[in-house]
Amino acid sequence: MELRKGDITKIKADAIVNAANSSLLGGGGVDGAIHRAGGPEILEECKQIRNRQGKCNTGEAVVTTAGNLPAKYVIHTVGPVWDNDEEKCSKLLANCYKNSLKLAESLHVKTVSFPNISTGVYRFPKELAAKIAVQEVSTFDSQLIENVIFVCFDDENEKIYKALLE
Ligand code: AR6
Repeated sequence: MELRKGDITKIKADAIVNAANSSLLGGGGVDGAIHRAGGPEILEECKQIRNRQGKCNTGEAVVTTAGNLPAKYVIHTVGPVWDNDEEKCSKLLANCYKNSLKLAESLHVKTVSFPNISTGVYRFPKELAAKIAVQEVSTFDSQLIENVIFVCFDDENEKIYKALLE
């Protein structure tokens, strides 16, 4: 596990995880940045997925091309909107990490980068979100994934992850 500060669209990885919403049709924050930098191919594939299987439920993950990003794939997962139900939200956020890692493993990738899912407009408490992220990655039984990069965009998350990973 590794911590990097900055914009996830600039960091090379085999698979980049996106903090999407259940429509899969893009949005603001890291989702907006990924679609902008990756180009229209990503949205095209998201639309095809929607046509095939409908919306993506919270905690689940789907994969598309990475378009122009320095990656092979984008794994779109939908984090929970924090509603003060700690048990429910924690479980759903853990599912985001589990299902994204499972999907990455099935794609035979070696490096995966994660943004701090749900800690932006979805208002999940950052400290708890980071603990869940590190817990899920460290307990995931992987044969193929060699490196997971936690990409922190804001100073607060960077500080939290630094302390947790030390
Ligand atoms: N690279 C890495 N991290 C980023 C970037 C970036 N370029 N930009 C923001 N972050 P958010 P959510 C961080 O709001 O809370 C979207 O509209 C940010 O500092 O992007 O899961 C979707 O479409 C924060 O720590 O995602 C959904 O509707 C983290 O990414 C909704 O937001 C997540 O913030 C999802 O909300």
